Amino acid sequence: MDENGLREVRLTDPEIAAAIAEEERRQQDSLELIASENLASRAVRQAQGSVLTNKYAEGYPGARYYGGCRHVDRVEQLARLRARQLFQAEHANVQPHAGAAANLAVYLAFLKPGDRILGMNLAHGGHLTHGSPVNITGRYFEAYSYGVDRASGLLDMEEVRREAALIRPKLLIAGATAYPRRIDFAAFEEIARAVGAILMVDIAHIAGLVAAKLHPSPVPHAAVITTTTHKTLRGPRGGAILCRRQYARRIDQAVFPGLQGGPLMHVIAAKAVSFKEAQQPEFISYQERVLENIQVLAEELRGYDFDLVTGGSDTHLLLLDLRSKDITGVEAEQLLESVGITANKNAVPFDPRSPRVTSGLRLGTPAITSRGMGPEQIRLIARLINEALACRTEEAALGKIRQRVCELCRAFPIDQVKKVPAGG
Ligand code: DSN
Repeated sequence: MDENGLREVRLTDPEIAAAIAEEERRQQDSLELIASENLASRAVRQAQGSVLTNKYAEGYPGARYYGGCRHVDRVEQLARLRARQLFQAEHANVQPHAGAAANLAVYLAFLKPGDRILGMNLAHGGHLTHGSPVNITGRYFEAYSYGVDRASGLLDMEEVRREAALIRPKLLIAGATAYPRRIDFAAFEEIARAVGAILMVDIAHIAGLVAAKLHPSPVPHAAVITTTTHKTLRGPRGGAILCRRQYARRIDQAVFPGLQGGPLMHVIAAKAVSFKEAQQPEFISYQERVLENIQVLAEELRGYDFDLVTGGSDTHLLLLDLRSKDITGVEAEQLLESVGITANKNAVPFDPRSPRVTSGLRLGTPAITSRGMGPEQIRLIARLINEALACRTEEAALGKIRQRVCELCRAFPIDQVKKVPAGG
């Protein structure tokens, strides 16, 4: 949103306009290292801000419960087609409002309350909706979890196999939010088959890498795949489900009428635009740079004696164990925010601290790479992170770091994201 885009909001609601403008300034003047965030293109944001928000379209293309759906039908058909093409999937549902809703729809499609599910432990890098006791998925289902190996920090496939054989879950869930390494979907498929479980893979974090074929795809291995559209995939905030043709009806019915009401057609239009962007060669080079940048960040931080969970990364994110730096995750998050670097505290596997404090920090390169930053800037960012932690009580030194962050941000405007060629 630029000045012009906010003109009407400013007239109608100056308080909200001011908050939006300040948030835009915050995004421009700080370095976004939250691994699950990105910068959607103007094209995506324009589609999301369009008149499609006015339209009710409960149902699916060609079978709606409202009149006047011919144009939004085209939008949803294109979104579904592009999602299928992008991931080589047999069926796509683009209506989930979020990743959590996509996951819930899968549970509704395949499970009854009390059924057993097995997913990655949230405290080891899983997700709330994979069976955490504080989430509906841990309360309505009999949820079990597997974790990573204490010494290596790597997913322990033998543990997954053992747990699955013991528990015999109806649904086996793969996917993570704070796991920096590749996930072996073929091994999950084999385990699911051996115990008669349905395999669901949540690729919310790595969807962009999978679309660019820079991370192995779960599509040949899993019955159903869920994702968000706003992380590495760089679309609007939302969710989607991919599945085999045989499950299409079941999934569609679970999303609507099972779980949701009217689809957000403006968001679906923005998803369609982002899927088109992701089909362009520029998107593959963007994802390659995301991976190159994370490698540079890992190497630099190792050089400053940071402890990286698993020793490094194969994806867009890193998990730092800060215990050797004598600072908690929450302190590091706040300290870095004070110098204009945004990241999030994160539990490390077997973390002795609570989730509100944590011993870790999760860092990702999707957003800074979208701004055009490369290895030179990443080296500077690693140095600034190290300096900020080293002089955490020295106001003057922190002020200088804040200044360097500002200068770097000014040289890389957030709105330079531009990827869609005409036609195609
Ligand atoms: N909140 C997301 C993340 O930051 O990874 C997961 O849903």
